[in-house]
Amino acid sequence: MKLNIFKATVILFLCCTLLQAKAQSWSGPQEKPKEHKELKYGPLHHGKRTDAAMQRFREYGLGQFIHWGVYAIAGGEWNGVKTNQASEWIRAWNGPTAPKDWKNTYDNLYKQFDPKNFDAKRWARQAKAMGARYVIFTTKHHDGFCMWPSKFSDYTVKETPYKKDIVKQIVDAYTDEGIDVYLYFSIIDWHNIDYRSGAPKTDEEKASYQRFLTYTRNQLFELMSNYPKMKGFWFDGTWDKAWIDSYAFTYQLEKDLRAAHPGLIIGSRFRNDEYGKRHFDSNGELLGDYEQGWERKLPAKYEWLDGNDWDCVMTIPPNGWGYIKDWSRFYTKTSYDLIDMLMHSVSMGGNFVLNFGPDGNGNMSPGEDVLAKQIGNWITLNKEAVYGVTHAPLEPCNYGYYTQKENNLYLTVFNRPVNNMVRIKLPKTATDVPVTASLLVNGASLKMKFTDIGLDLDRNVYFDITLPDNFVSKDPFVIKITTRKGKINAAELEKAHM
Ligand code: H79
Repeated sequence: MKLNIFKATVILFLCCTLLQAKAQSWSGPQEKPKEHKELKYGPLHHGKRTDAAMQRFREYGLGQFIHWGVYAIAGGEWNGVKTNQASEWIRAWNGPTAPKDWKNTYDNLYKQFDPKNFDAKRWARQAKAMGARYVIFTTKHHDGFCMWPSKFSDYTVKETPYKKDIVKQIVDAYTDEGIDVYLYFSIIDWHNIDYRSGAPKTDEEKASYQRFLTYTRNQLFELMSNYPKMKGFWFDGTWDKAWIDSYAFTYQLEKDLRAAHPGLIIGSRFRNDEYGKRHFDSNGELLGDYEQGWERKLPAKYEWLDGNDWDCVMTIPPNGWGYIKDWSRFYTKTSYDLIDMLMHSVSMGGNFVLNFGPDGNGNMSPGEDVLAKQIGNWITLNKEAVYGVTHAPLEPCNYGYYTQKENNLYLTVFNRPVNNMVRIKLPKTATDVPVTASLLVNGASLKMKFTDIGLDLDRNVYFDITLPDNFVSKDPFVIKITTRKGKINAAELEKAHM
């Protein structure tokens, strides 16, 4: 008995350690491995891409994610009982709360899929008004249901009462609005009998998984050839052992996908190296074009990103990407939360991608409509600080976030100081010297003066910007600071009238 308790404790400890290791993998800086490994299946390119497609990606700032599939019909509940799963995972519902014969019910839901109000153009207009520059659309989630009439599956939109190709409508409508389209594709596929998560062992299992790999490859080529306007894939569900072990196959597949679609953009989640290292290879190098690990999380420090391109994908509810009927049971992020996350992302050189989960009729949630409007209104006034900006090499400040473009520095203020004086802190060695300050929202110029606060051995200099008492803003606002190239000469600045 004692031994059993001991064993159980050891197992529990090991499990906790493992879980922690997993949970921690995206919450801090990536450790660079000490020794170099020769790799056959490492990254296809080293360093950052400099082509026009990737440059465009870098300047998106804001994206829209859409999770839409047959799970939208359920909306996170069934007969009034809420699922304990994320709404798009509802097929995996089990345990005492799961409805009787649930999988069978779910697997027949597609027979009801008939979104009468679906209008891709309406969604695209809304996304445009919100300020999204790209969209990521779920072509196939883990349940295996295809939102396009795939030749390689019998579980597609073609078999529903709706019949029509949804992916095509999305690609056309969004592209027409000038919004780039990326296709979300999950490798997990609960509908395909050849899909497995564990490594295949017997010859039969191996042959079956080989069929699955061929099917996946076929679908990806089918998507690229059906929708040549698409700009990239956003892969998901790539953590299965069976997929991880297929590194030779996935390496070749990435090569072939890129060759067939010049400029194609693929994140770090697609494949791993021969040691099973995902996102970053065994030498700590990024796999793919941008870091794709910031799912519902944000880096606390710019340094953690190691200069890589990246995106943050975020839900409005705590978790749950597909439609959720009842938002009342949890906190849903406000436009303040989301604008904060947007500016956090762009200030660190990333894109912020906000998820929408439309319902089974093709309508966004009412809450999503409201947020899209609020975000759009804010971005309209402040877009200069959002798009095409880069990280500004300043110490992070408590007022909000810095971004920069050419000779402009932008400070998006979320926390207004009680004395209405915003103090900009620069290293004495800075080469961009502040010249003027103004409010981006109305162009009003602001008083700015160089301040020697007299800290002994200080390595910084300070510029104090005064906000007018009569300037009232219920929203975060942007201070625009123009700069000139040069050295900071404290003695001279002290004398100068600014
Ligand atoms: O589509 C949405 C989710 O349904 C999907 N990704 C977003 C965009 C998603 N599927 N699963 N998950 C998110 C969470 C999965 C977490 C885990 Fe794992 C998979 C825990 C263990 C296996 C990945 C691999 C994280 C840790 C190891």
